[in-house]
Amino acid sequence: MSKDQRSTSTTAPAASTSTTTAPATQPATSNTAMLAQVGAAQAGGAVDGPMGKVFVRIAGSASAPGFDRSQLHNYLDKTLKLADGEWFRSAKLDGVADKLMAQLDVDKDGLVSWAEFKAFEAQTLATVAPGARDEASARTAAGGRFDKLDSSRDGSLNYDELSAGTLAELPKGTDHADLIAQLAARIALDAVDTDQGKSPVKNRTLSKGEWTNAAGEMAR
Ligand SMILES: [Ca+2]
Ligand SMILES: [Ca+2]
Repeated sequence: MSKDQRSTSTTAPAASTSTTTAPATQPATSNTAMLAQVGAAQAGGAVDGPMGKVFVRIAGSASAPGFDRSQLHNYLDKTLKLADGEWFRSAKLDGVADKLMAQLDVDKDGLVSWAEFKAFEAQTLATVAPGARDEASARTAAGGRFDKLDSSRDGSLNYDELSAGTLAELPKGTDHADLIAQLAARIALDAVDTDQGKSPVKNRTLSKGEWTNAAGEMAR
């Protein structure tokens, strides 16, 4: 087991003076202690790159200790317009918000901190630039991925191409696969696009430059 091989960060983590896993017997951490923890986690890495942009959009600022379920729900609803015009939209939004909180809020304090969101960034990078080890290889891998996803061969990725690409890679029989593919495509468009912020997320497109830059920034 070589945990360090998974690290994509170039900044060395602080010396491991503390354990990250709290014993199960420990009572709920006090707010002050939690805030101190969150502060320490954020001090460890700047809120930057495409996922940092998304974090700021959801949490309201880069210095926020994190975002809660209601902020996440608001982002899915108002910014991403997830499941726009679909039947049972409000149940879908609630379901996705709950699932994402359960997945992202690792320490279960009700907030997704930047440190926790970074784990999501690492997963995203693994999808966008499989096997990337540093900024340069992330750019190369992301370029290859871009060419695969760009089924119309027009040099840009649109919503349909991004969602179809995700859908094709989900294990057969995945629950709510359409919704997951839609979520992935909408987040990608919001995170990676740099020049169409005024357009609805679904209408934006990603150039190869935007795509490879984003992968490079995430791998930094
Ligand atoms: Ca948390
Ligand atoms: Ca295309």
